[in-house]
Parts: sequence; C-alpha cells; structure tokens
Amino acid sequence: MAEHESLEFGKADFVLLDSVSLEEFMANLKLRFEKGRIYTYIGEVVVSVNPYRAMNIYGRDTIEQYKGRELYERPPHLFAIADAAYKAMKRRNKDTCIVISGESGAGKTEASKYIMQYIAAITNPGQRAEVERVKNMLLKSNCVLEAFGNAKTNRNDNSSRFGKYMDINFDFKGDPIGGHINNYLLEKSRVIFQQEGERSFHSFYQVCVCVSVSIDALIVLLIHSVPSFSPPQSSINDGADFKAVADAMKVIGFTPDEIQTVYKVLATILHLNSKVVAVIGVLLATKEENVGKALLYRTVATGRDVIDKQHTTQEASYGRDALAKAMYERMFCWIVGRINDVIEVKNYDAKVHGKNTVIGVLDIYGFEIFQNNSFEQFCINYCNEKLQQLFIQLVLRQEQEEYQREGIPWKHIDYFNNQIIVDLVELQHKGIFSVLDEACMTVGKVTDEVFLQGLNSKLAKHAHYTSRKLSPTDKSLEFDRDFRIRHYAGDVVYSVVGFIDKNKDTLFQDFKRLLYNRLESTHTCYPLSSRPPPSLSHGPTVAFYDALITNFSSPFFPPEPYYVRCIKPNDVKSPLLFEYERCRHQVEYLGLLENVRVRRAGFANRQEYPRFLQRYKMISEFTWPNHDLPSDKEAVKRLVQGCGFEHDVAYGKTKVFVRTPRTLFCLEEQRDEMVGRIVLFLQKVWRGTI
Ligand code: AOV
Ligand code: MG
Repeated sequence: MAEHESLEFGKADFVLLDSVSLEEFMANLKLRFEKGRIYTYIGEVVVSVNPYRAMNIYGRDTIEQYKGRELYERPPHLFAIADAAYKAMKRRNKDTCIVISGESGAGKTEASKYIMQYIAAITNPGQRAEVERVKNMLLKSNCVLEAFGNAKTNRNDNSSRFGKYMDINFDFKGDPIGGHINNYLLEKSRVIFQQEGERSFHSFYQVCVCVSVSIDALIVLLIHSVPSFSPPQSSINDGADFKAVADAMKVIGFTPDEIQTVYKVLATILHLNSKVVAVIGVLLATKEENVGKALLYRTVATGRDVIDKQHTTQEASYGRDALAKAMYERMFCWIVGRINDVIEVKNYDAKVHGKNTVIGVLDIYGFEIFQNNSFEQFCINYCNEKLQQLFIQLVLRQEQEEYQREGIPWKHIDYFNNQIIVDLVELQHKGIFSVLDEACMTVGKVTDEVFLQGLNSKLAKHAHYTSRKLSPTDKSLEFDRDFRIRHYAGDVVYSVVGFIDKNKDTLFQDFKRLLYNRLESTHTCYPLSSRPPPSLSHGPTVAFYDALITNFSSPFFPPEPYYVRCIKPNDVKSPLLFEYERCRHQVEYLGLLENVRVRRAGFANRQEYPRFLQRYKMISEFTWPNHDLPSDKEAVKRLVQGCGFEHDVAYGKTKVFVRTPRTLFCLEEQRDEMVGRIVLFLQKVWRGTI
C-alpha cells in the first residue's frame, strides 16, 4: 500500500479507507482528482481518472523513480503496474498481461501507450541495436494503427474503432525482442456512414489535407478531384498527423510503393463514395468498364450458364458500400500484417537463449451509448460485457473461491454478476447472436423485422431484454424496430435496422474478382487480396465477435492479468469537472467497491508451499539448504515464525497466504541479501581464498 503521499491528497489505496462505503470511495476519488492525483490503487489494480490535460508525470525522471521499485513504494502510477507486470514476468519466467478497461473516452488507449513507453524506457540497458530497433517499431506502430483504426466520435476525438491486443516478447535478459498485434473487429461501416458530428477514420482526412507532401502527383490530382469531402472542424491536426504517420510507416519499413498504394486505396474509397467510376479505374489500374461492370452488374450462375444481371439501384449502392468497407478493412488488416512482419521475433533460439516470455496489453473500444445505436455498438458493448466478466471471474469470484477451497475463513462478498447479460447475447439457440445467425442463414428474404420478432419470441421473459412490442408504454423505445438491453454499464436502445446485412457482410463475388485481378497487373504490392476469390457462393456469416472472445478463453491467455480501470470524469472533456453522478455510476458498474472489499478482507499474495520454500529457504537456518520437517507446509511455518511475520500470514491446504505486500517485500529483501552473501562465499571458495 502506498503510504508516502501526504494525506492532503487522500488515500493512495482505496483499501486504506476508514470504512468501505460508496460515499467514502467517491470522496477520496474526487479529492484526488481535484488535487491532480489521477491514479489510485485497489491493491494491485490501478484506478485512473482521465485528467483531460497534459500531466507532467510521464517524463524520464518519473520513469527513473518507478524503475525496479515495488508497487507500494511510490505514489500510484501506471508505471508502477507496468513495472510490477514486468517484474512478475521476469521473476516467474511466465507470461502476463495488462487489461485496460473503461468506457469510451476514459483514457484506455493513452494508458496503453504510457505503459509501452515505460517498458521501452526501462529495458535494454546494454543499448543493443536490434533491441533498440524493435522498441522503436513497437512505439511507432501505435501511430500508424491509430491513423487507420481511430476516428472522432461524439464521445472521443480519438476513439479506437478496433480492439487491440499487443504482445511484447522478451528474451531471457528481459529485453524486448519483438511483438505481435492482434486486431479485432474494425468498425468498417464507418467508411460509409458516420453519425452527425463524427468523422470517418483519421487516415482519410490526413490524406486530403496533406496531399501535396510526398504523394505521387497523379494521386494528388485524383484526391483533389473528390467532390464534397470536407472534414468537419475539429481539434485534430490532420496535417501534422499525416507527416507523423508517413514518417512512422517509413521507419517501420513500408516501401514507398506500398505507402503510395495505401494512399491510392484511400483515394479509391473516397471516389467510390462519390461514384466517379473513371477515376476508380485509374486508381485500381484496371479498365474503366471493368469497374463499371462490377459496380452495376452481377454474375449469376443459372444452371450451366453464367450471365450478367443488372443490379437495381439499391443493389448497386449496397454493393458499392460493401466494396468500400471491404477495401478498407483489408487494407487495415494488411497494414497490421506488415507491422507484424517487421516486429515478429526473429532469430531467437529458445534452446540456446531460454524461453522467451510475453507481456500482453489489451486495449479495446470502450462501452458506448449514442443517440442511435446499431450493430456496431451492440458488438462493442458485448465485448465490454465479456471484459467485465473476465474481471469478475478473476478478481471477485476466483479469489473468493480459492479462500474457500484452501479452508481460509472467509465471509462471502456479494457482487453483480453480468454473466446473465453475456448469456443473453451468446447462449446457444436462444441468445441474440444465435437468433441473428439463424436469421442470416435462412434462405429467402429475411428482414431485420423478422429478426426482431425472433428476439421477441425467444427473449420475452429475459430481465435484461425488452422491445417496443414487449413494452409498448416505455417512452425510451421510440420505434417499432427498437430493442433495449440492460447492460452492466447502462441501458442501451438498439435499432435492428441493418443487423442482418452487417452480420452477413456480403461482398459480391464480382468485386472480389475485380480486386483479385488487380494483383495480376503491374502493382504487385496491392494490399487487397492475396487469394483468388472463392467460387460463386454466399459468403459465410461473419463471426464478428469470435476472435477476441476466443483469445480470452484460450489457455494461452495469462491467468493473472494486471488491471487498469479507467474512469471518465465528465462528458465535456473538461480537466476541471468531476461530475459526481457520472463517476459514481462508473464506480458502481465497474464493481470497484466490491473489489476493495474483497481486497481488504483478503490477501495480497499466495504461493504453493514448495514454491514459497524454493524462493525463500535461504533466509532461515531451518530450511537452508534443506529442511527435515515432516512437510513443506511445516517448513514454511517455521520459516515465517523465524522472520516474525506470523500475524500477516494464513496457512491454506496447499498454499501460504500473505496479507500485505510489505511482508513479501521484506522477504524479497532478505532473500536478495542472502543470495548476495552466498554468491560471495561461492566466489571465495572458487578462488581458493577460503
Ligand atoms: P479511450 O481509449 O478509453 O476511449 P483515450 O485514451 O483515447 O480514451 O482518451 C481520450 C482522450 O482523453 C485523449 O485523446 C486525451 O485527450 C485524454 N486523455 C486520456 N488519458 C490522458 C492522460 N493520461 N493525460 C492526458 N490526457 C489524457 V475509446 O478508444 O473511445 O473506448 O473507444
Ligand atoms: Mg481507445
């Protein structure tokens, strides 16, 4: 527990509150925010409040203060948690990860960048050139990812429109030797539609503002010829960002050709949206009539014949939109893939160098409620439910279950378990995704309304679901096509319009062919399709949510994540305003109070007896080099007694539980000292001076 801060800043760890009530929690949070203390602990969890102003707390001198220190030695900070994760990985030689959660605009992405900066700053003291290169790439990649994957929304000027799980690989010395980016569920519909006051992805505006710099003259001309694409006013400096992104792409190793191609794709999409076929032909380096044909006709197989059938206007514009979205999505995935090529671990032989370990940093898009919420918000909010479920399982449930299993006296602490909402979405046969998939697979014309009827009949009795039909007098459900979910973080009304289409994600086969044919012409680096299109058939239903979720439940996901829980203090991006109700709501739904309760009643650390002994046996004469007690448990008891920590320890069936980190810290200090002495002794023996 951090104790060295003056009390005028409030309690640095919520665990130290005099009593655990919502009022006390909020008073402490508010006081600290107002005093410019944006971070507070709950044990090892960092609670962060977005300051909405530049803070002078991320510089080199601050980094030095946290380097190698224990969590509770310094004031709460992201650097402390990054250091703790790094140390844990090194000490245990095991993978770990940092999960950052909070609603849209709460500060997750900024936090993820500070964490990466910290890790980059404290590693590679030997300045090895290859490690420096990798670190530089990892840092630069953020800039590129944000240009293509972030956009201004009504909640956040730099909102992540994709989920990101970034792995950093370390060698046996603890230096970064590579990394990997997993990207999830890019909100590609933004390419063709944005709500009022919002923008498309930053990349489009950057390329439009800065067309005169380092872009092929022809593309400049073509971008300038895009009719009516004027970005709305905003706080964002697209010109400066364009240069930074171009520079980052160069550093990462995108070739000039590749970079020009990316601009071409952006220009193509801009023109697609403006319907100028001839220009698209030039940009795609294909014949104008091919483009026109692909946009206006569909190749249909009827028996043995293949004929060209003209689209209706609606079909044609639908197809054009699908093409624009698909082009952007593929380009985005291609960019991520290119970055991964460059940062992946190379020339590392585990047999020679030992296992390489990983720290993952998870930063997804936060929970969001807009004026109009559609399939995209549904998926994003569902991802956040899953993340909350992970937190509940690991921090609230498993912790309590473990005390029970180990026979440690424990009074159960209640919390709201959002599993019921997760089930509402994902349960087989009756969950929302199931009903949606069924509707999408039904042959014939199934409309969004039919899908809604399906939901109504399956979910009429669910406590977290309702719709206009089920609650006709409910004022928040304005339209017949609306349904509402009571999420852990609040009620959201969704419109079913577009659900079927977006879930199906059809890209007409003719477009695939158009893009694929491009590969065979001159521009070999065209990042749109590396595979020939499949034969004429329907595309698979999109498992929009699968990737992220699979990763969560994967056995490779490290079992003990470190958490950063971000809070957004107000909706007007003000550095001065602590909107009490807004913050209280977040504290409640994030389960922070329950977190404090579990933590207060619980233990900071637990270890199996043999492992504990292995690590600390040198500090006790009873256990060094070996003990003759009947069991490891007895030996641990004797060791703890000898050190005088008995009051701070409980003995479970298979594990020893240590209540405060301070005890562990003392043990570590004593261990370091003994190890030092032993090494000295062995050196003397070796030199023959003893
Ligand atoms: P998010 O990642 O949680 O939202 P961001 O990390 O993009 O939120 O933060 C939103 C904005 O808040 C940033 O652009 C900064 O202006 C400001 N901000 C956040 N953290 C800090 C900080 N530590 N210091 C100074 N300013 C900060 V979203 O991606 O929308 O879910 O989807
Ligand atoms: Mg973000």
